[in-house]
Amino acid sequence: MNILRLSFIALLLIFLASCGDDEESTATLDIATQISVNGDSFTPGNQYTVNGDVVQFDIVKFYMGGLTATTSSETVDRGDDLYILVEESNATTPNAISLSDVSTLNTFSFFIGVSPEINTQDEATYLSRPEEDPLSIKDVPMHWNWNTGYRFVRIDGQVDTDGDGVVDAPIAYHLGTEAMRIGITYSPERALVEGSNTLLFDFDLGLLFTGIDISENTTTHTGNNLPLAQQVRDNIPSALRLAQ
Ligand SMILES: [Ca+2]
Repeated sequence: MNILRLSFIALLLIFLASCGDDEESTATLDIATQISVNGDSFTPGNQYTVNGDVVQFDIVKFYMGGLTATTSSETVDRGDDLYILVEESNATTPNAISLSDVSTLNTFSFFIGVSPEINTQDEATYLSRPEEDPLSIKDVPMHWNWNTGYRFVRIDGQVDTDGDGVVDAPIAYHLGTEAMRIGITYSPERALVEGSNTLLFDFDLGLLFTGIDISENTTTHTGNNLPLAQQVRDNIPSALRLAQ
């Protein structure tokens, strides 16, 4: 066997060995979301009874950002790299986080809203975002203007205010500005498997309006009704549950 052939075999072995290294096991976290009302699946335009009022929700959207996962030996923080615009239709964001420590998912956290850095981006940056970017211009606007930035949460619909069972007044709950950004940390203590691990989050509008008489508190654009916006914000962590 000549030197050339030996060298070739040596290189081949090195190549095969490095290929093996590339196949390290990872656990990916796929983020699934669904919206419900008092445990019933949500359909836009349908009517529900919430705290005794007939309510119709037409638009339900919010931003999730700052996704962070921890195991005993690893923390992965997506920071501003990934935002999810949760909308009416159930959706899954695959591979939101990739962990090389395939053990137990101790904590999973994110905030509702967008970071101050994103919220104060300049106009050119905002306008240059591609259509598929959750932070780009949307048909149902999720951005107010350069002073106030994004709507972190947007819920629109109608409510029955006179008790005849027929909706008659618009409702709008639009939360934004840094004071409305709220972090949530879950402690799933979940055994991870190699490959896909789906975390399903359920956003229950019945729980979101806990303690809120919708027919008497129909509208907040944050600045014009701060106490109502704060009340909705403070209900978010209990309304957004890790279902599985
Ligand atoms: Ca009515």
